[in-house]
Amino acid sequence: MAAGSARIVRYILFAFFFIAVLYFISHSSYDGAGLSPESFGVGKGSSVGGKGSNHDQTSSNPIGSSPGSPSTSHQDLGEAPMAMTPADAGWDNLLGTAPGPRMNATFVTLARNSDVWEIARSIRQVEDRFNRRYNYDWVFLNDKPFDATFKKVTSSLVSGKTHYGEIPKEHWSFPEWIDQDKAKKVREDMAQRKIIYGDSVSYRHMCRFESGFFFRQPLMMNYEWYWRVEPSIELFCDIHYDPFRYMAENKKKYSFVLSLYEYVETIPTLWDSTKKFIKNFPEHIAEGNSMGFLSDDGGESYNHCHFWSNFEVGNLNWLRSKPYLDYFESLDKDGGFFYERWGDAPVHSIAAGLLLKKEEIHFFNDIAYYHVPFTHCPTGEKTRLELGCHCNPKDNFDWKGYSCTSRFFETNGLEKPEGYENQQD
Ligand SMILES: Nc1nc2c(ncn2[C@@H]2O[C@H](COP(=O)(O)OP(=O)(O)OP(=O)(O)O)[C@@H](O)[C@H]2O)c(=O)[nH]1
Ligand SMILES: [Mg+2]
Repeated sequence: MAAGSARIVRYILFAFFFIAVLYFISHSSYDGAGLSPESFGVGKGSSVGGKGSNHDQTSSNPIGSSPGSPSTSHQDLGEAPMAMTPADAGWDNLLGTAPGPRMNATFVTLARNSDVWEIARSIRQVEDRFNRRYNYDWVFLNDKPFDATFKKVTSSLVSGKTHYGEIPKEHWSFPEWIDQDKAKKVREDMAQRKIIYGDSVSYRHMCRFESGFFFRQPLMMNYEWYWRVEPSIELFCDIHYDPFRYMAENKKKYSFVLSLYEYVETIPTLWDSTKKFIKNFPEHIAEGNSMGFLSDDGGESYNHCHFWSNFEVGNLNWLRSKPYLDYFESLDKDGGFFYERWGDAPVHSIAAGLLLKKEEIHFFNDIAYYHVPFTHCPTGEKTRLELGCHCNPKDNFDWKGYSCTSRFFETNGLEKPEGYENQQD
């Protein structure tokens, strides 16, 4: 009898224990949590940056958090040299955490809540081809508050920490010196002429924000390097090394994968404003700059070449420097973000071309990329096979007539990759 009740007590205790374990599991898991960076020994968390504030609030905590600022989120992974070619030690090791130091860097995405599934696709590719081994953070910015679905889906896909910031009104509105009637007439006229996004106010706010404000959002102030990612992009090849570290070690400040000619109807007076800036701030123009990439007549006129800014890996301190800010402020005062439809791509590109030395701009041949409608697929079969690429080399835009990449190689005295001649049309 005594043995029978002891057994019952044991059963009850066991049942309690079982229920407690079930309760614990169901309350500590997070819908859709995917990669666990803890298994690599790297922390992960999620925070929301308040409007105009530098305050990180922990909003959700998918798989356990590691407190502290984004810049302190990575443990010391040693000083291992980067494997840049198949001949280098460690090249074939694409499993587990990549050794070597981490840069103070983040991915950054501007998006609307409705972009969630398109950005999910982009994140998945960035993680699979690169970040699952590096666990860099990701900052999301929006002119409206991010909703729970956006945060839940994106934080489950990113292997580093995620941060969500709301853009303050003054960075996403008409400055007081803009004549609203004049701006409205321009939009109506561009709509009639069927200029893409010509009638859109939000597109203009987006271009102005990307030109002058993303890098000084409170959440971005924690970092030195950024990699911009847009919805619905594709990455076609494995990235075997850390592009942030490559930039830092090789003294690069700005980079691109695709370049092309800007639609001239959107920037008729951008070069006039640029020339005014050059005249007012000659001290900001770098010696050994890339004027040859931007102009065919020594700076008199703009040839419309620009780097496509939906992909960028760059240095935030450069964008926050006086030369860049003076350039942006000078353009902003001239009003072309609203009286025309200046894009952030020509603005960043002209700034990089004039304010940086030409060696500070890097072309990543080995980062294969697609944003509708253009593809950068690395030139050279050997490279594509080594990197496990799945892009069709015929789609590569680099050497086609409407690309400016050939010009970049020529102005920088770089040798074009083997096989480029076969991809010119
Ligand atoms: N929060 C927010 N993000 C926006 C808005 N408009 C555009 N974006 C984001 O800004 C970036 C650029 O916008 P896109 O619409 O992709 O512009 P685009 O690349 O010139 O044109 P597409 O060919 O449509 O991709 C993307 O990351 C968008 O998600 C907006 O009104 N609000
Ligand atoms: Mg886009």
